[in-house]
Amino acid sequence: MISVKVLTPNNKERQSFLDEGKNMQDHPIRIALIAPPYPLSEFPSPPLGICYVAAACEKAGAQVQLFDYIISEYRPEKLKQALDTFQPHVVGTTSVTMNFKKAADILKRAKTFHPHVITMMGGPHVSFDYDTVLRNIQEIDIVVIGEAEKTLLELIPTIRNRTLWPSIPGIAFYENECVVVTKTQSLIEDLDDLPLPARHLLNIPKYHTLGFPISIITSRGCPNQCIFCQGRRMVGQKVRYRSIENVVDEIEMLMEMGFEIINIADDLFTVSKGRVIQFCELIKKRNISFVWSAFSRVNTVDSEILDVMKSAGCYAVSFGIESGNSDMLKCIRKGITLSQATNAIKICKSAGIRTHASFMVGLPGETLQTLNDSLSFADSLDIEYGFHFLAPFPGTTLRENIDEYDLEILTHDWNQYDANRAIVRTSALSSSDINRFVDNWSKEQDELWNQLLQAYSQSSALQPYDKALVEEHYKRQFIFWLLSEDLIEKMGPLGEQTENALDILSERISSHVSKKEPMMTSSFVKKHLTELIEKQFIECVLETSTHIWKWK
Ligand code: B12
Ligand code: SF4
Repeated sequence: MISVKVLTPNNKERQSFLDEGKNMQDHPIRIALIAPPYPLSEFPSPPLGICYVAAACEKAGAQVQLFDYIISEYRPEKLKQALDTFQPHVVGTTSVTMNFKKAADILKRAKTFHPHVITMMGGPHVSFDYDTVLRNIQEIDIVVIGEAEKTLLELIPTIRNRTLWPSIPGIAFYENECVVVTKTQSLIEDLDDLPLPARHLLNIPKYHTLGFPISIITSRGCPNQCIFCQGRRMVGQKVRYRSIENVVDEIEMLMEMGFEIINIADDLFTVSKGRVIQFCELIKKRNISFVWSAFSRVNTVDSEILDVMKSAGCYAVSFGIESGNSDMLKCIRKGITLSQATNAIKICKSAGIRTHASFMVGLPGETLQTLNDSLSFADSLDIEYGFHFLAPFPGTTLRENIDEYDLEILTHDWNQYDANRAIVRTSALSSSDINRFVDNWSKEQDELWNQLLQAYSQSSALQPYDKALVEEHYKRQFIFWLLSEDLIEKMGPLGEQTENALDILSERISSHVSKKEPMMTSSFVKKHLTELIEKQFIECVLETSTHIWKWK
């Protein structure tokens, strides 16, 4: 059965959407964009993709609001209230595979509350799984495939006229029991044409309380071919660069917003040595003082580039090494050798840059021997490293050609694609074998960590560094609960005028959080709330003779 149509626009259709665009100036379309929740373990920081989407929608003339459920609680009734107030014409959300279901549920709710809104989803998961998604979830009207900015400039002005959808490249939708896919959208050539991510729509102070680095991207694209990687399919093989000036302008803007640590999230920041050096030189020339980290590849660094990076504030580099077995590296088409990895780590150390390496477990053909090769290689590097479970995402070469590999995918439940447990097996290893390997590896570290937590809870003497680590851990968890459960919003209204506003709030919050973490006593909570007050993140205001705690 042929069920996927590919359509291309004709001139009449194109003219018609340009005319519709003119109307937008008088009656802007309202678009609610939603950042779905994700856990503390994934380092919640200001979301980049959805802010690029918001900026493109604004550029297309829309009025945009961002409902950010990363740093506030998602509840259906809260969504309803926000939709009732804003009355959007369009509701859009993003997702990776592991939070696709959550994101889809949010769109389903939005459609139930406001049946006339047009719903759309974009991001890495649906860009490859749109066929199944549209077939099974009728509440999703449009999937935007891949890089969205160019598509949105054409889609938004015409989105309310369904007959024009076939003329917009880069989307998919369901019609007459068919999934319709329009012409492929071309990649954006000049990234400097893009408006900067619309971070003004976020509650930035709330992100400051969590304190994670903020991400930027300076290029899109990766020329490599790793078979497990979906990112490369999103951004294309040809690397497209923003101009260095444009990037450094954005960094200065972020510093004005109070960020001091930046994560350069390019798929492969060090792909062009000359450009990295120019970037570092401009930072020094403009005398900007901030620290930053980047993702890199072991065969794209040398002492010169690392020294320059260090001198411009780079404090850490993260390498995906993936395996300590040479045959495995070939099988996954990583395109690096173990000696390149050893050398890269050595020169990072001499440059004084903190180095992190990531290894994968559950690769095709994995055996106990290859896992042990990875472990002994990782240990030999004498740096921080971690093991990540392979999750065969839609759109990866691995998943698309699964029959060619010694690998069985054990579940299609997307909730389990969080890379925290094995969801594959090989002919030599079951998923339990793979889990056991990682559990054994982490046992020693888990035990050490639990000992630290126990010593801290019993007020035993700890080294200052260890003590600071434990305190940071509890603080982050506390702040994340405060944000993601709307605790200030829920417990902030005190009901009557009072002199003990802080004590009352601390008591209330502690009685909630201490059930999950006994260390979070009322004095612990008071200490951290006091810090938030001093940094002017929260305040107590008097409203109609009632004291209310609020985020500023
Ligand atoms: C930076 C990054 C991160 C950062 C995010 C920083 C931040 N604050 O935003 C950190 C380190 C926190 C992170 C975490 C994770 N990441 Co990550 N990450 C990336 C990376 C390298 C770049 C993403 C990015 O910002 N690109 C730039 C922006 C502009 O692109 P974008 O987000 O894709 O958005 C564009 C389109 O997708 C589309 N779009 C997106 N949303 C929407 C919504 C609408 C309505 C529309 C119309 C369009 C649209 O338009 C955008 C503009 O063009 C990608 C690789 C890649 N190249 O995609 C992996 C990638 C997205 N990450 C991935 C994964 C798996 C994760 C984690 C689950 C980690 C893990 N446990 O394995 C977590 C999940 C966090 C989460 N819920 O999002 C996978 C996703 C695969 C999948 N299908 O799930 C990728 C593709 C890497 C890979 N393995 O191939 N990640
Ligand atoms: S894993 Fe890294 S190097 Fe490999 S294709 Fe993906 S982005 Fe490129």
